[in-house]
Amino acid sequence: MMGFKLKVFVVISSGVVLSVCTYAAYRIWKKRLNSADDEGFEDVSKLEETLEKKVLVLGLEGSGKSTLVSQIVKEVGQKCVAFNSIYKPTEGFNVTSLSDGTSPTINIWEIGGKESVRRYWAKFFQDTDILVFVVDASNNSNLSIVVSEIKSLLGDARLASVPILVLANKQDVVGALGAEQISNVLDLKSIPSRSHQVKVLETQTKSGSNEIHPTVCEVRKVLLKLSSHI
Ligand SMILES: Nc1nc2c(ncn2[C@@H]2O[C@H](COP(=O)(O)OP(=O)(O)OP(=O)(O)O)[C@@H](O)[C@H]2O)c(=O)[nH]1
Ligand SMILES: [Mg+2]
Repeated sequence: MMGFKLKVFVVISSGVVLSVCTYAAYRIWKKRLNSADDEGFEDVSKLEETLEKKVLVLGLEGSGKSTLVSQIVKEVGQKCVAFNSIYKPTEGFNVTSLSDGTSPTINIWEIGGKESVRRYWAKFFQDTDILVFVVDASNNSNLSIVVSEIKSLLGDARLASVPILVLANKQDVVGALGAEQISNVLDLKSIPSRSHQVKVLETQTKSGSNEIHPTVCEVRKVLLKLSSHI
């Protein structure tokens, strides 16, 4: 009788031990499998974090941001799509990428410039590497709004020490203000160089030929150069 009870006990215990061991082995195998998966992903996300740059393109409505960006991301020397003068405001934002194969990939974020969209500009400040501010240099009527928008950008801690590229756009329009005049009107020289590196360029997207205008190629070059030094 005792022998039978002992047999039952031994069978049950070995069953329990076997199940525990099988479960433990399964857990170890699963953990290894997961960590192998994680390793691959960890590398990818680290690479992205360190290499990709964020360029934020701001400016009032109609200053020419979308037109500029669409030309910047084209290959240098590539023929321009016939200049499209139909204005389609950006209602939210557009993101495009630029890469020359050697510099880090640049993600260009163009945010709409209408008053209703400008309220949300600050939502896009985080992790900005370069700020591009496009000004319609042919339109004097809203420069005071530009001044106040730039002031509030400069006061935001998330943009502290971010290099700023101001583009005096629409240089093809007779009477457009040049880089020096825009710099004076916006009081850019008063920005301490220790807080922001500021550069002003004259640009125009309207080209006399089928080629992208050289000023747009210059912006592209500056962005690639700046992003490889940040
Ligand atoms: N003459 C001239 N017109 C330009 C130039 N660049 C853009 N435009 C025109 O300006 C208008 C507005 O251009 P967009 O690029 O859509 O302006 P935007 O800054 O993206 O405007 P939002 O998206 O509303 O903030 C369009 O009619 C363009 O054709 C330029 O260099 N010269
Ligand atoms: Mg736009």
